[in-house]
Amino acid sequence: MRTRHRTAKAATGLAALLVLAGGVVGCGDDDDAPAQAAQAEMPFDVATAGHVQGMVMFEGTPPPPVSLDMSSEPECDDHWNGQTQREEVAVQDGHLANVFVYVKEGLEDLTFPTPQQAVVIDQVGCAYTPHVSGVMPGQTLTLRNSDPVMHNVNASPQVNRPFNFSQPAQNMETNRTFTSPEVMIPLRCDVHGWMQAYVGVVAHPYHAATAQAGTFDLSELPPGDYVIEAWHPRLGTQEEQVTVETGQTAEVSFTFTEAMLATAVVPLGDPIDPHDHHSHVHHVAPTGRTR
Ligand SMILES: [Cu+2]
Repeated sequence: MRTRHRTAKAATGLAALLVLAGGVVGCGDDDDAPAQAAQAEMPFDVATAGHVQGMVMFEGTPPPPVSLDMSSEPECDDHWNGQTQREEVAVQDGHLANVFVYVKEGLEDLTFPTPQQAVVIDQVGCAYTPHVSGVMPGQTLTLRNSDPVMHNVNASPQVNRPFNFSQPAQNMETNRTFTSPEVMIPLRCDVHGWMQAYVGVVAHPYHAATAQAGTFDLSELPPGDYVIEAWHPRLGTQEEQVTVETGQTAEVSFTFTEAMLATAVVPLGDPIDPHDHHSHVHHVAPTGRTR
């Protein structure tokens, strides 16, 4: 069974370019001043940084897309022109999207500044965008409702404090923060049982969700030895070790397999039944709507 492989290669030219680009941030107009301040607070000399890039792959046949019944919300149904099938294991040419990748071990001794910029999860067409994201403790998480329908956002962490609020009107925004690291926290909508999202809270900025092409980028790390974890809502977790050297880019790859669908243990707050995609209500919504 091929579950681990790792390559590390020098990409000095690219790294030099990235460091140069990083150095340019903060110069110029006033909008960049906060970035400069945040940079100044970094607990290591960024001139010594290295980088981790990589890819998450999927081997085997992914489960078939799930059809969502949005007929109860015509505006959302219209948004997708009736194309309401969703891939819960999103594979394109063997590349796996919506995997949360982060530094799990190796940064315990450093304290990183909290980003000023909020992470935004939008509700569009009765779906969360993005599906998987990450924040730091204390960083603002903004939940936006871009739909002309009522949503509620129900977060059920195990470590952090849960929250559950409704957003009855279009263009509403609600801010929340988490206090402690936790991978991962599930979000769901009690009005629309198919709406699920996942947020990771990590004590540093080195986290990312894989793109459609399965790629991720953890740039400007202090040199050192790290454990990188990849988390997927159906396929569980995997770890890889990597050494980051100044000015170099280490490549890390993860491979999840079809067999893991049956055996995966998925670290999560209040468990969500991954086989439950129907539009019924999991819990009584704050409005008492119990269709
Ligand atoms: Cu909803």
